[in-house]
Amino acid sequence: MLNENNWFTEVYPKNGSALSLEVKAKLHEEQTPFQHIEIYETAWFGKLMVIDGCTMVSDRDNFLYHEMMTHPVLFTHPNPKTVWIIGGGDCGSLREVLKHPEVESAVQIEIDERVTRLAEQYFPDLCSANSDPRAQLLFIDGIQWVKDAADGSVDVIIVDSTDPVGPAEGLFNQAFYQECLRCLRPDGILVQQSESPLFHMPLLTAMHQTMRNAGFPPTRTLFFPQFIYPSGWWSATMAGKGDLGGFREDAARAKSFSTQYYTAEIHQAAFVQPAFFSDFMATLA
Ligand code: AG3
Repeated sequence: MLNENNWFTEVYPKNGSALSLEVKAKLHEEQTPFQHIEIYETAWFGKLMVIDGCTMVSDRDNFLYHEMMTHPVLFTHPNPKTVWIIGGGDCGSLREVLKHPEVESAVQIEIDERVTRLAEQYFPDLCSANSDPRAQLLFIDGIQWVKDAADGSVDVIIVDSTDPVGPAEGLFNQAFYQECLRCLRPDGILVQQSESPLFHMPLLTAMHQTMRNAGFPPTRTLFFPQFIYPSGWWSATMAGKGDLGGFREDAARAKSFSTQYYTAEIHQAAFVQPAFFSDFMATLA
């Protein structure tokens, strides 16, 4: 929503709050078969993509989200060779995944091709790895992809989705997690964006419980700032087919690529839990 002074606002009615960004121009707007997409040029955050009224990506701060959705899981897994990204149509997660030389294949499974086409046009930096020979971009339903995939066929699944309403709703239930568990190899890890620990604890608690009910023994949440998302504080939750305690710390310290937020220290710090979160985790079976 744009007001008369050209500020874009996303209102969080359940949380009695809102986020506003000053806009210089609306660059694009369309209704796809799946959702409503808007692209803005903002005053300070660079370009901004909005889907169904919700902020998705800004030039200024997407590095936080994309680095924390990818590097912690890839440096936790002992040997990640194959990666699926479910959603992630702006290609920012794909770009981070392909920074890892040990990754041999990364498949992005995005339901809405328009998200990727608009990202190529308005967020070319995020799409800079799309022509990497290890990358494959599919425009199909991620839920169906996982259902159809063979047992033990992937090392890491990254669920980089919108909020759990609309097309993404089916990515947050037990049936989907069971299929992911089946598709993962023995050391495999699933990581999913898990909303705000301040605003969305019911979702986070349900996610841990549902992942465990689906048969994932360990689950763990990591925390990071993300200014343009509700409350400015965001999370990702991992579920492991095996252990989640591993951290290839030497590899993270010696990484051959640059990052703006992720470091070995950030990796460890991101898993440190606020007291209210530890209290909740202690209640899990
Ligand atoms: N995925 C998480 C977006 C959630 C934002 N929610 C909101 N603004 N209400 C972003 C996709 C980036 N690749």
